[in-house]
Amino acid sequence: MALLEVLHYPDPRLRRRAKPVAAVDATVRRLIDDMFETMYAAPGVGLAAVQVGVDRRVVVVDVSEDKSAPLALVNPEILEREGEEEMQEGCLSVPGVYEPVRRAERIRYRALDRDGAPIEGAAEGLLAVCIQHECDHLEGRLFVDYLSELKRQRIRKRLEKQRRLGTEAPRPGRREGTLI
Ligand code: GNR
Ligand code: NI
Repeated sequence: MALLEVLHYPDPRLRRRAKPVAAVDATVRRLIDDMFETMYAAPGVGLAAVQVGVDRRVVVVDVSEDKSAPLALVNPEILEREGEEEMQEGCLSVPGVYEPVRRAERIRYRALDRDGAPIEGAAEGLLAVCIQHECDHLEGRLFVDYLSELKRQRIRKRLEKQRRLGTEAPRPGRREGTLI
């Protein structure tokens, strides 16, 4: 198992459309295992392969509080969307930013599991939001795309500055723009 590096917005690799997985082989299973380890360590409730620089249609999700509901989805498809809700979203590729996004409240999805077996399921609440958020990543879409141009520009500038300064997030006792 290995921790993978998570790309940050506005890295252009986050904008690629991920390619379908032809066969769920040992390489894909290792990627899934490494993605779970990376997601749990972050910590996050979901992660798409695109975020770790792999442009394949693979996502992992676990919205439980005790790592008890791992869900690996290969070539996921959303079959049905129903209702609407607004939820505060964050993204490991857009650190420190939390903004409300409107999405479908309930979905039905189809995918292959870690063994390559077809699965179908229904989801609501945070799980439904998370699966939609991850499927967006596979299309090169980020949750900031649902925000206003002005907000997105501010977020991009802030993250570009953090990258230049080599700081991931402002820490207490360390003001932005200072190098102490
Ligand atoms: O950890 C995450 N939390 C989250 C909260 C609300 C809506 C979506 C998410 S997904 C995010 C992890 C991530 O970036 N997945 O791509
Ligand atoms: Ni994300």
